Amino acid sequence: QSEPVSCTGGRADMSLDGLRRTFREHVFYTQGRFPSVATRNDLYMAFAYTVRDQLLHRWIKTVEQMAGKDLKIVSYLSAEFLLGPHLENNLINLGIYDDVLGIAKEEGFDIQVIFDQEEEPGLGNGGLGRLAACYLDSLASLEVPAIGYGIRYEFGIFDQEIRDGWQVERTDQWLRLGNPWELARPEITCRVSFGGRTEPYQDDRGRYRVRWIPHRTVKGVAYDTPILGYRVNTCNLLRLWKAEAIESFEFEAFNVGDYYGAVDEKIYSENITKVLYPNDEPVQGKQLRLEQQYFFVSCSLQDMLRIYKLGGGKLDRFSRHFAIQLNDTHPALGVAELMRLLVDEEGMDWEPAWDVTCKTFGYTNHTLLPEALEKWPVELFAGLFPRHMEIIYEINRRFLDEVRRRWPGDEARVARMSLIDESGGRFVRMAHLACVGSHAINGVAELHSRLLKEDVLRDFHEMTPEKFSNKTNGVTPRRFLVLANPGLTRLIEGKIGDTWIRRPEELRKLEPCADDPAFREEWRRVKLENKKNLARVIRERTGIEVDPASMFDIQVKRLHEYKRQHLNVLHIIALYDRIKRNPSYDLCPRTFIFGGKAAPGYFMAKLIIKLINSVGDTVNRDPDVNGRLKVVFFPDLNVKNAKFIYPAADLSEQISTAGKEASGTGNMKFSMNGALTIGTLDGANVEIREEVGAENFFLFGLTAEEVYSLKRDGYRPMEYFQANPELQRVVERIASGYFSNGDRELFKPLVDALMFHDTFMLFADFGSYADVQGRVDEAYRDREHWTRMSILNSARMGKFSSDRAIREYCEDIWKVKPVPILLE
Ligand code: B1H
Repeated sequence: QSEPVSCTGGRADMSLDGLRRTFREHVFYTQGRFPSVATRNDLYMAFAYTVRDQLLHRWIKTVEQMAGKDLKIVSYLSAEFLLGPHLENNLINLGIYDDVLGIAKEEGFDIQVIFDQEEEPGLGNGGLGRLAACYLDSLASLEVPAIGYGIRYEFGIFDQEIRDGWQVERTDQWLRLGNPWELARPEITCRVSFGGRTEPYQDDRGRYRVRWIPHRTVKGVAYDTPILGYRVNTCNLLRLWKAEAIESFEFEAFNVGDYYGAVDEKIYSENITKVLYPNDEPVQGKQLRLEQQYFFVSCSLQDMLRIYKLGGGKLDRFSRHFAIQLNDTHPALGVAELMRLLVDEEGMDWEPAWDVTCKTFGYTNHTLLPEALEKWPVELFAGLFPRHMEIIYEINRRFLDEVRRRWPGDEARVARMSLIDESGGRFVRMAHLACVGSHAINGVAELHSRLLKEDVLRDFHEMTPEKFSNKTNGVTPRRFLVLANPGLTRLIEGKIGDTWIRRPEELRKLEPCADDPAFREEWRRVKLENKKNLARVIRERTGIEVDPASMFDIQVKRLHEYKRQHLNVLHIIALYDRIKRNPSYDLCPRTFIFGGKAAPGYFMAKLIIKLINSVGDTVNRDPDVNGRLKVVFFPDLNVKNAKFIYPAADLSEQISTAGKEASGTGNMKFSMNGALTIGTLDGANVEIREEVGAENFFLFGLTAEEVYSLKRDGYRPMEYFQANPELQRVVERIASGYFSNGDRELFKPLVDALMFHDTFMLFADFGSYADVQGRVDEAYRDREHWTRMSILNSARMGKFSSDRAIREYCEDIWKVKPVPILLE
């Protein structure tokens, strides 16, 4: 073992002088500028490199101190990591935020402008990708050795613009000005193959083996981003793979004079990691998507085996050193790929290889929506992965034998559980592959985990109940409270110190402050400042003036019919209708703020955006409204913009049809920042309500059980429609073209869906929603009481820290322990 690397001085120097010197050096030697001509981007880059030096110092210490130790590493496989901007977060985790603010001031520029320069890596769609990012933060903060593995999409989630009320997509160019947070590792590469055929042969020991003769092969190149924990030295690794053409291919083609062929191949290969699918639910049957999944899973598994072999470990002990978590089914092909690597490439026998595989993988399910369960046509699958298809058939054969042993004669069960869906066409069921190949299966909230066991994965639960558990989601309080809401953080610190940032259960110490009028006053002052800040951003981005004294009622999340943004709109129209019928209607002034992206091909979701903007145009301009109602669509919701939004909310809308939202995590971000929730008993809302107390939560709507039985008995929207005159007037306003300059066609698809075939049961919940909104209106008038409830919401949200969630994964599923890292 070599001497530990010592680099205390120089760029590792974290003193104020050291940071200042390093910053100046980066302006000069990295950006190649002298200060008076440095652009905003030069300054941002120089700050980023200054911070990165600190990260790399810790990263090297982390790797150094882990090497040679008999430890276990968590490997989090996810097709998405929605990290958000790095700079501010790293400053907070390093504890040098104020120092850097000071340096910026001395050097004479506005640090906010520098922060603003950072393009966020939008490598995810929504909650699932953001959860992966929160989990990386918590793993590092808890000093757990971990690697995140994913895809380095050249184009992340699109940028959203709103034109004439419609969503317009623009390509995201996050890499345009360079990415100071990653290190390209051109020498860390893997080969990944596709297509072709398989061939049996006998090895030198006379054993029957199979080899895969693929049709084409690409190269994966590693790009590493350091992930530093909060106030610890652990700096973990996020390794994202970029696809490139393998050189030999280019060379061969070039030799036979096919220059264009070589370039074509290059373009074809690089396509694999070109763009993130912007769907927030699986895209079925798209070959490129399946190629993406296999590409990153294969690179990652090869990489883990390479790292493992460096330590000289024997393959049958692999699962003692790596715990691999599947973030949904997108990486589920990993089960078959690890089997292929162990059996075909490493020469292991099937049984020990299968034992290693099952002990290594854990699977997290993120959705109950049956249409969202990933499945791939066998033809497509077998064409791309002939060897994996064989392996899956063999896994299935052995698995179904077991099912038949347990339930003799129950062929219906066999058909339901098979890895191959043959109920009409033939498909590979990715969730079944993940379940069979994992030792642990979990849902992401209590309700969701229960429904998984009772419904979607019922047969699997019956067969192996010991595999199942719940791991309620969490979010990192560093980004979503400390970074997003410095005002509230300071106020809380003034009362209870700052230990809650690592142990958010301690926020409970704030509870008594809810009874302190002076504290409540301060609490309101901070909220008002945050609302003014959001009002400014709204003015800059939409031109709409909103009143920070009004109630900020906010719904930000992906646009989806099950999330029911349109239920919120129906209520807004009801309020508007009351004002129109009675101009002196007593309404507590409210600003309704929406934000979120719609999948580019999801017509209804895009129409809902148009409806929100159309209603806004009418309502915001109507003199009768007289400041009582404002409707805003905040464009381009992403992690960077979200920081203005969560801290400014009075009311958080979590109004999905019960049983449809697996967990939700926005609900947690709002409540942590002192927003009250109006919500259904869905996903994590159930537990949030338990924690904050029913009296501090506005509950409405059908339960999941009621939704199911209503569906079973036949949901007839017309019955609710006919029973509710206000609902009739609301729908009539939309249908009559009131919000669309008389155009009765524009919103017809939406109206027809609600009236005749609405799986999301808006009309069934409308009455209860509108009633509870009335109670919200009343409650908001009693500012003291509202503030009490707000404080209690923040104080009781400790459970929803991603640290708690990660501790549970570590103890129950991964069996991993912290490894503290020393700097010296
Ligand atoms: C969630 C997804 C998802 N569930 C497929 N499923 C995707 C599925 O691009 N794809 O193919 C992308 C995303 N995302 C969300 O996960 C749930 O809807 C939320 O309720 C949950 O909070 C979140 C994190 O667990």
